[in-house]
Amino acid sequence: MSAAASSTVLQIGPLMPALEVALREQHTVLTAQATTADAPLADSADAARVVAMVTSAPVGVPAAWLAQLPALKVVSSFGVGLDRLPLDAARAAGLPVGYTPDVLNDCVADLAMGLLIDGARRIAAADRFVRRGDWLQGRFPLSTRVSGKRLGVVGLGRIGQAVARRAAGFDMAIAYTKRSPAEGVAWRHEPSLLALAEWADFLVLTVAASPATHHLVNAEVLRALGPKGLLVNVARGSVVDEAALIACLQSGELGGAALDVFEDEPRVPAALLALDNVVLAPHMASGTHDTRQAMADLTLANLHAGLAGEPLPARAA
Ligand code: 8YV
Repeated sequence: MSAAASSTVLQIGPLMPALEVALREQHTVLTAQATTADAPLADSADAARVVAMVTSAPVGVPAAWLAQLPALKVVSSFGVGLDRLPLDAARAAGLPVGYTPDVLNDCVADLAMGLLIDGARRIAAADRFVRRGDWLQGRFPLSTRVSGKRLGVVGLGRIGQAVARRAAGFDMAIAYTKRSPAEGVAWRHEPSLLALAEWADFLVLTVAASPATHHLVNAEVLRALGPKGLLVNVARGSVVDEAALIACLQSGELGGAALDVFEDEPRVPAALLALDNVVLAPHMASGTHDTRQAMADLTLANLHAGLAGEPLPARAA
């Protein structure tokens, strides 16, 4: 049995079942919920034994916990989002933090395109139409063409680039916002989000959540996207002012939205549930067997590298 095999790991929130099993096969696992900034464990003897924390991107780690686990060697997070991880505190403590970038790019981009096509062609609405028996009464209303349209990508990181590559296959004109132009891409850099929204037919959000991007997509941006425009969000709910989104959808100032993420998940506002020009998904963009297994493998690889004092395969801090 290696040193890692006998170590005590603190699991925060639920994880993918196969990852929970793998953790328990190799470690002593204690559990905690990240709903409070209080001490992670009631028993200080337990806290003294914890050498690693394993969490997921939507759950994260309260910053105050780092100082309360004196033997901590590594934090390993299942997911690419960093907004709930205490990166500054970890850096200050010299503590490595692992995450799972790249392995999910394709599946997140695939779902973004699926949501875009559904939002424009109204596949889920058509499914409801057929199931209700409405087809017996008449034809389904016409929808919006996808191919050849204008795509605006907000945040052209790894996932944004995967979305743009897919959209190129639909002959779309592609432009993006990003602090500075992305290297090695031919797509048009548009420094102004408002100008991008005015130009685009479809606006896809792939930007990371941070204080700087909180409510980046506000009423002004949504009105610029306009009554024929479609908003697709596979980033984080916090990037969009959800109250403004609902108001613009209800008034017709925005054509439609296709959303995988929300401000207060898993609670989706009743006003969104009531709108037929909205496609709703339960934060599932990375949720395929293939990708989640790759994420679990990388979460374990980061954990074990950190416990062994070796460089993490994917280190965020
Ligand atoms: C979650 C995500 O990790 O990677 C991210 O940042 O939000 C997702 O992939 C996944 O839903 C598991 O909770």
